Amino acid sequence: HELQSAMDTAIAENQFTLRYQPVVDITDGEAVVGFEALVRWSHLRHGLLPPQQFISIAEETGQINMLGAWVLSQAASDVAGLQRVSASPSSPYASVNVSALQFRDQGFLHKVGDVMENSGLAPGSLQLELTETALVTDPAQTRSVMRQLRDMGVRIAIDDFGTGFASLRYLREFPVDVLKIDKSFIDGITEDSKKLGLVEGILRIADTLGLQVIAEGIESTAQRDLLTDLGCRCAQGYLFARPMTVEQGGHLLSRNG
Ligand code: G
Ligand code: G
Ligand code: MN
Ligand code: NA
Repeated sequence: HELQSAMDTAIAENQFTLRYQPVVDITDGEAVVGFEALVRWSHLRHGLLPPQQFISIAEETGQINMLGAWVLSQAASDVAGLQRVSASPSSPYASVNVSALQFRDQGFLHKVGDVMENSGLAPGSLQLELTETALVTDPAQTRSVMRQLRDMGVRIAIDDFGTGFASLRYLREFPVDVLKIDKSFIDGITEDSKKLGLVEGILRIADTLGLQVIAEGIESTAQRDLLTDLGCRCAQGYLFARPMTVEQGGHLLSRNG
């Protein structure tokens, strides 16, 4: 595979780069509470490639483990730097996407432990985003890895919640901390009473199970106001901020604490 060898070179030559999308507290003046790391490949000929164009290939070839390890340590050290410039009393957390394969790799827990010890990230300020696919693939092993992560003070978020196949039972039995409501439920929420009802249902489930919620893909003030009224605390979306460089993240924090 042409892309496979290109990706090896890319890892060796530092062609991957991270952007950070802020997570904001919509009940508190849109204060930044965290940063989600989003990987891009700065390709010599093709420009800045989005993850859809290489993550699934990296999963097929197993390169996702190396790439994922790089993302984890880079995001942790970048956000540790942002925590040092943040004027807010609570440190913004780093949220890192982890693919199901990477989560089940032998070296993964060790890598996370290493990052927690050596990145300078404040304790309790690493969140890992898993999809429902990761939960259902090998539930027993997944639960065991999740428990060990929780013991290290790492939080687990379910990404794209509502689009996969995880049952509610998993939410109760697995050490999950956060649900990220998929953008597809937020799109049209101000016009579509069925979507509104589903989001109310997700908020109710989260409340019952003691989980935090992040609404994804907020693009309008009407969506934000509706979610605030429904009691949703945190959100992400172009309305607040697009994915940005770590330097831009630093400017954002020095502006609004
Ligand atoms: O940033 P963008 O909207 O293009 O991201 C598209 C998808 O790629 C999202 O589903 C996101 O979760 C995923 N993604 C972004 N960065 C990473 C990463 O570092 N690892 C994995 N496994 N997925 C990522
Ligand atoms: O699957 P995941 O939730 O990680 O996907 C995150 C992706 O969604 C990122 O690529 C990010 O660029 C994109 N994104 C974030 N906020 C918005 C938004 O408000 N509108 C749109 N269209 N995309 C968004
Ligand atoms: Mn994500
Ligand atoms: Na996400």
